[in-house]
Amino acid sequence: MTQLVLYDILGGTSATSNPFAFAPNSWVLRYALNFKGLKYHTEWIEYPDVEPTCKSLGVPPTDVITFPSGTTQPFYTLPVLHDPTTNTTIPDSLAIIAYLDKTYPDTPSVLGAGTGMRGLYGMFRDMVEEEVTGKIYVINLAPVVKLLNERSAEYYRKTRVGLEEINPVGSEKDKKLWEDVEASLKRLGMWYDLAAQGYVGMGDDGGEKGETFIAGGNEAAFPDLFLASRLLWVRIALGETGVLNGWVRLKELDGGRWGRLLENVHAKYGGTF
Ligand SMILES: N[C@@H](CCC(=O)N[C@@H](CS)C(=O)NCC(=O)O)C(=O)O
Repeated sequence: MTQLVLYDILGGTSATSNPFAFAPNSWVLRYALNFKGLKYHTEWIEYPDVEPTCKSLGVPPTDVITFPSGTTQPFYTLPVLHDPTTNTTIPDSLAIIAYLDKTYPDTPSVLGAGTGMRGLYGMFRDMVEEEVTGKIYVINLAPVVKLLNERSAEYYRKTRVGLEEINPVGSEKDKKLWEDVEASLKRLGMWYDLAAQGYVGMGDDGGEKGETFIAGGNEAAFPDLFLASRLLWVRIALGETGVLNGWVRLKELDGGRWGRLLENVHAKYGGTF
């Protein structure tokens, strides 16, 4: 099989001097590719080049942006995966993972082939997107700029007008968002506890805390990779001890379970970035 090509947004100054991946939707795909043991290399794309690159590759937008005026515009996004073996090029992390599971059935299935878990995984993903990622997005909005080179940063600021005012770093609004993220992660933690203990009953009833993975065993599954990609985004954007204690604050939450989850997933499936 010829190496797959992963089109990803460039973090850092240039593709040739220590580029790094930071986008959460690309990270969940990276974790999935490494989980499956599939070989790939990265084509680094700067923010202003995302749309032209997608168009030149012939891939459709993954979403539509609606402006306050009500006008809409197609939203082209990365990651995009090109598979030279089948001559397929597709966007959208989840669609790509489903494609890889289907096309390479001899590799470990990320979405649990034949286990009927896809619907539940979909629910977990939507919950994390609504409860955690949406809030982290606002927290991370301004800090992400410093991960970009000048050209990308300029584009990012232009397309996210007023990002500094949306959530002034360290403001009351910022503090409230952090509290909300923590509350959502606590709720998520109860599901991990249930998975570990195998009985139905919410809350702290003296049993062991669920460690590491959602399915209750030693093997990560799609939801763990998905959640880890969002946690990693906080670690990269805010730094270990950034504003309002950055990643350290989430890492130490609830006895340190999220720090351990990310370490476990990243050590096994983080690859070279
Ligand atoms: N549903 C898509 C969403 C991808 C997405 O939103 N990608 C962001 C980076 S994480 C992007 O390409 N943004 C381009 C832009 O903001 O111009 C997926 O899961 O891949």
